[in-house]
Amino acid sequence: MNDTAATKNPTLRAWVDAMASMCKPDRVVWCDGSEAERRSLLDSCVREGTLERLNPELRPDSYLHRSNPNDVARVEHLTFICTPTREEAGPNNHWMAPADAIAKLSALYDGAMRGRTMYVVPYVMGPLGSPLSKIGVELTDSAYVVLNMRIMTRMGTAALDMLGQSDDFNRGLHSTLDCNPERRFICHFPQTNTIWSVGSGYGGNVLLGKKCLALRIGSYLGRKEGWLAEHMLILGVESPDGQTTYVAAAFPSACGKTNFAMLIPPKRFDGWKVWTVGDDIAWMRVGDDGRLWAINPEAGYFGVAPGTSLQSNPRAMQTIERDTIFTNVARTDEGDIWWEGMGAPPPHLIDWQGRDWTPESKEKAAHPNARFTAPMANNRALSPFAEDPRGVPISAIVFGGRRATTVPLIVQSFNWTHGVYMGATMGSETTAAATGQVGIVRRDPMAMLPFCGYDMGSYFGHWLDMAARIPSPPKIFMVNWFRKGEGGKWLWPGYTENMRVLKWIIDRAHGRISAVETPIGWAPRESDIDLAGLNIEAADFAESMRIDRDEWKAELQDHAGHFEKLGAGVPPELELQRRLLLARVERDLSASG
Ligand code: OXD
Ligand code: MN
Repeated sequence: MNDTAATKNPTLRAWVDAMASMCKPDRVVWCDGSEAERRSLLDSCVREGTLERLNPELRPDSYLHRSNPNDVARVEHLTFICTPTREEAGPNNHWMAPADAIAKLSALYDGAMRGRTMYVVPYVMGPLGSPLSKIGVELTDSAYVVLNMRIMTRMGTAALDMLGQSDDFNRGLHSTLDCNPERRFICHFPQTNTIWSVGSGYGGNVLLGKKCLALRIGSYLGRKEGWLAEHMLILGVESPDGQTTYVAAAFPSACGKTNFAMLIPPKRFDGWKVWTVGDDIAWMRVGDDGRLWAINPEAGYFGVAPGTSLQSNPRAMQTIERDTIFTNVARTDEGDIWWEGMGAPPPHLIDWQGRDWTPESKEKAAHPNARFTAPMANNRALSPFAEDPRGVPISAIVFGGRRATTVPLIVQSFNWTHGVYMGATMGSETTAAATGQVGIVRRDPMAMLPFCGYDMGSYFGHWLDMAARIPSPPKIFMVNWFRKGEGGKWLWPGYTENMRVLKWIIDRAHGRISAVETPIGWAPRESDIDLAGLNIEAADFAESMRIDRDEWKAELQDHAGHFEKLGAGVPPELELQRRLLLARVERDLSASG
């Protein structure tokens, strides 16, 4: 930890001093990102009991953290966009006037770090030296946050070096306070590139580089500066002849985004490889060659642990074999970790709240939102271009959701505007287990509903405007792995077999294969999707691709209500698209019988 690099930047120094005089920490420590610093933070966290060291033979260099049970997830109702006007934040965000937010939170920050250390955490989102990257500095009183930021970002002296004398950095301030939900606020000030977070110690609320900077502030900066900050994974598909095609994909939560980013192709695709560039966030800008180039701003994975297993995601399981911080998972008697969906439970565990647990226990051993924080360098399928400052050229953008009905397995948009429409209207159905009401579609445009830092209608407008900036735009697709047939059976096997759909997407993106025109987009013929070796009946595949007139009329009607809720900012082009689609559905599809 050193103090010298920062003193060279007077703006940064002045801001740190100002925040320190408000929060009144006992000491201010500038983090350099070194291994020695990491070791010393880990040791002190273990001493204080914030972290528990796992058995180094089973889980080398890995730790367990148990959060306050009242603090286990992002808090959307306490997350605010503080723009000068409410209209700028839009109906999709909670809004607080900037002056009110500053007054309210300053009172909470006043003396909040007494007896504590304020860590100064300089970090880069994106590869070091990339013109697509952004710099942030997070001030935090949590060593757990520092250790997580060290995995999730390029943190320390390298970030200060990249910043130099510039005053262009995100100013993030975080204090855990007493972790009281009554005093918990996550406030974003896009105009001043500032984030203030208080009262939480949980990842999404406090690792300020991730959702707060990379998405909420990032989306605002993206519109201002002409690029896109998206809630998308990025993967590269390498064919046996060595050509790699990059795809970015947005899915709402619980739709298998990390699994898709780490897909291992099935046997039928011998010689094919899928490389992970990112599993959650993509920043995309037009390159000199007119294509859209993407970076993953993150350096690690903050993944949901329950449900992750050698079956569902072997690459993730390899990634977390070591060097990982686990939050709110269960611990085995041998000092390893366990969660629901990993396999058969051992006879005894310590649950996420530190209590004894046996398979007879009524409660879950791991919290359903338990997480792993692991360096992306541990992923054996990490793309060799994940650190490339230029990023990777995106040939296809995929939007998807969890829909038991209506939405076919795969269709391609007619053009960019229609593709934006697909993203703007995407959604997922609630399951009986979650809500007791099946089939309620929650629209989550581009999977950005909780993460768009300004009015969603203007965000759609920005997407439409990007068309004029991208001479060679990616093709846009809509997928649905989750369609069900009679008796509720899945029509498509999903997981590794999604490679078959990915192959069609790539062939279309390169203009190598023709398609049939349907009222809602270009679709493959059955013979265009390689089904060899798959135990799927022709009728089931046909059903997975069926476009039903009544379902689509209802769907398009629902889109109208969705746009209405998003207010006057929704561009008229999207309503026009909706009417065009409706006209074609009514004219071209026969009534279902
Ligand atoms: C995440 C999320 O944690 O989308 O990535 O909630
Ligand atoms: Mn996410």
